[in-house]
Amino acid sequence: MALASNKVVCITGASRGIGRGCALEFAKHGASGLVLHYFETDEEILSLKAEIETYNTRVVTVYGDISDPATSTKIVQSGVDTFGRIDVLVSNAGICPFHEFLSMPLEIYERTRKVNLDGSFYIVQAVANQMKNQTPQGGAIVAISSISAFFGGEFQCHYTPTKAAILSLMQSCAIALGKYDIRANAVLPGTIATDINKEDLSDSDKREYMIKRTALGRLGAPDDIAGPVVFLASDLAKYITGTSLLVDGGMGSNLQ
Ligand code: NAD
Ligand code: RM4
Repeated sequence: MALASNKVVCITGASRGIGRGCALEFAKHGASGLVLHYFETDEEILSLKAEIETYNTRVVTVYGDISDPATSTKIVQSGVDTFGRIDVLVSNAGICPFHEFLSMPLEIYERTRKVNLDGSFYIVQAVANQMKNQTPQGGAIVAISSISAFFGGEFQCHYTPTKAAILSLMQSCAIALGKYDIRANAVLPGTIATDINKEDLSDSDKREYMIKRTALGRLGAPDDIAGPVVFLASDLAKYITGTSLLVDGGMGSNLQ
């Protein structure tokens, strides 16, 4: 089923990991246009663009640091200039520089908050204004929070609060934006093997521990997250707003 046909979808942090997985899934589900934001080298995003265009989905790419509000303005402008509207936002860009708490330099804390929370706020606000003002009005916002919104991590005292805040942002946005036919939901991935945790999971004991905690006996991959994101953004989910969907292979159900 083409869950995204005729939709213009904007994704932040799209060049790799979960963002890349989402971009490919939206293209497979018939999205007409993708606005792909990135903060890496051009090579990664250009290879993704080429792959996506094989699905007959048009692509515009936008570079920038999401912690700068001007980046969000630029992303929306590019989407509107190229496609005339934005139907879906996936707010995905984020960082997790694992660090011990007591010795954590404030720069690391502040950078994590600025990218994860401030960046999410800027892009959600910018895209929501576009969704409110376009004809027909409306759209769907999916923010990538985390299982870390519910559970702490010894080396994530700066990160987990940003993920709880993103969940809360979606709840308040659902209330604030429903009157404009804009839905806002959060997806909470468990442990997905990507660049963000490559170093952390290179410790084989830690990796085995994380795998064992899942019910399905494996870590997630980006496409495990992309399907639920496409669903929440689709018309099949038209009465779902303000909710959080945990996609963790059962990790959060395991007390041991
Ligand atoms: P990743 O490192 O592969 O992707 C992160 C993306 O964010 C990259 O595209 C990167 O360029 C972008 N980014 C980083 N800093 C940025 C900045 N200042 N401005 C703009 N873009 C920036 O990791 P991932 O796992 O794909 O992470 C994507 C999202 O998923 C993050 O928000 C992360 O917190 C969340 N998440 C990941 C996991 C996991 O286990 N991998 C679990 C829960 C939530
Ligand atoms: C997630 C969760 C994962 C971790 C990533 C970086 O929220 O804590 O286990 O690998 O963040």
